[in-house]
Amino acid sequence: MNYEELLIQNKQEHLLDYIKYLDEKDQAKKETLIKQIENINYEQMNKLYATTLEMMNPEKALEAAFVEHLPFTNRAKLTKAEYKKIFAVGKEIITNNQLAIVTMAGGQGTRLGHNGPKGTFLLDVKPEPKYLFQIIVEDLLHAKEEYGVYLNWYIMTSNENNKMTTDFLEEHNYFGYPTDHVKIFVQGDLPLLDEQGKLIVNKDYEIKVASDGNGCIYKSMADEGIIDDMKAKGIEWVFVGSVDNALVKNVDPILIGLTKIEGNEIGSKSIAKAYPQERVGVFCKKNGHPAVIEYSEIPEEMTEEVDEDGELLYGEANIMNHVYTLNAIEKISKEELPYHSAHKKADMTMVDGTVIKATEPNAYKYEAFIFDGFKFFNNMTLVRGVRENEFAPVKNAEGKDSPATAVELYNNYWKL
Ligand code: UD2
Repeated sequence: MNYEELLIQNKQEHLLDYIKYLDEKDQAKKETLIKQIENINYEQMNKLYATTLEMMNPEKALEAAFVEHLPFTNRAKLTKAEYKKIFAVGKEIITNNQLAIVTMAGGQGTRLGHNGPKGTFLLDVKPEPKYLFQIIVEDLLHAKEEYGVYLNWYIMTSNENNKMTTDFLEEHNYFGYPTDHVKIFVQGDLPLLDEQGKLIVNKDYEIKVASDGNGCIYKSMADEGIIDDMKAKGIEWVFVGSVDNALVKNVDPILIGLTKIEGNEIGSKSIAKAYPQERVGVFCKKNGHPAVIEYSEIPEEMTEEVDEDGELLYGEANIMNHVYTLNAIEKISKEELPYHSAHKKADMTMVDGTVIKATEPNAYKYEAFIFDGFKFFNNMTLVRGVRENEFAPVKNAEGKDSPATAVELYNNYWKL
């Protein structure tokens, strides 16, 4: 089917006007646009649009679910003997170089207002400013000192930020990390749709797309040969962390050790939620399977529910410190994860090039969430850590979860 038939069949004929315009103006842009049109998965796109309004009302789906508390182990309450036993199990996996570290770095970082990949953001910490990628490398070099191994480090980028990420890391010589232990892989994109389900053209006359969510990490790891690479290297456990946490502990023998001891294939770390409306996902069991309910989808009354001791009933905050057996990653990569839609502002370009600036949300973005992969397991290990030691998010330009709050947490942790 040629691109005209594709567009007409999928109610996207408005793009024919752009192609006609470009035919007289810019053959290269016309070819790029046609190639994009030919590469879109219209069946998936139409399905996403058809379910958008339902996705925009997740509370309804939640009402039908049976939600209960997910048990966790409070790290601070482990006895010396328990800590020692768990540490030894985790340490063995690390010193045998059976643990891979994956950094999710494909997000857009719009809220931060940084024009580049988040890992390239310079955090003004003491004694000298450090890039977020640099902080991760220092954490891995620290693990080399502790455990005697350079762990294999995998970085997930997006089509939008992959080149900038690779150039930046090469320019900084990967901050001294051995490049034969680093692999970068790219996740997929999904097109945004306007409120009528139409594809949007950006100022470069390209179809507006965005990375398809950190939940697509499993499929990307399978499609990009990362799972095979890990198998070839004898890797059995995989830690997945985020690029935007200045205190991320990528190498944690307690998290890995306890997950193995409890006979689970997946584990994660939580911290106590600071207040009911904190913008974090919360752990729970949904229909008998471990789950995280995202801050953008949890009903307000649920965030305020308390147990008999007055503690938040859903107070275990997700901080994106997930650990898996490699088999678990492979298992999830073969499953379909749900997509979530967000109502976003999207500038639109008219045929003649006029850009209509969005003043309020006018388009839908679709992404999968990494923790939706937990539902394929009956149980998971959850270790509650201490916020000051584990979590210094860099999300917003100022205020909460901003560079300023992350710098303070980082300097305090390292007693700088
Ligand atoms: C994330 C968590 C939320 C809570 C919060 C804490 C998810 C889905 N949500 O919310 O539960 O832990 O962080 O700050 O994890 N990313 C990609 N590819 C994408 C999208 C995101 O790699 O397509 C990465 C991104 O670079 C970052 C991480 O995923 O490292 C989370 O980023 P986000 O902005 O999507 O999630 P956020 O902060 O809204």
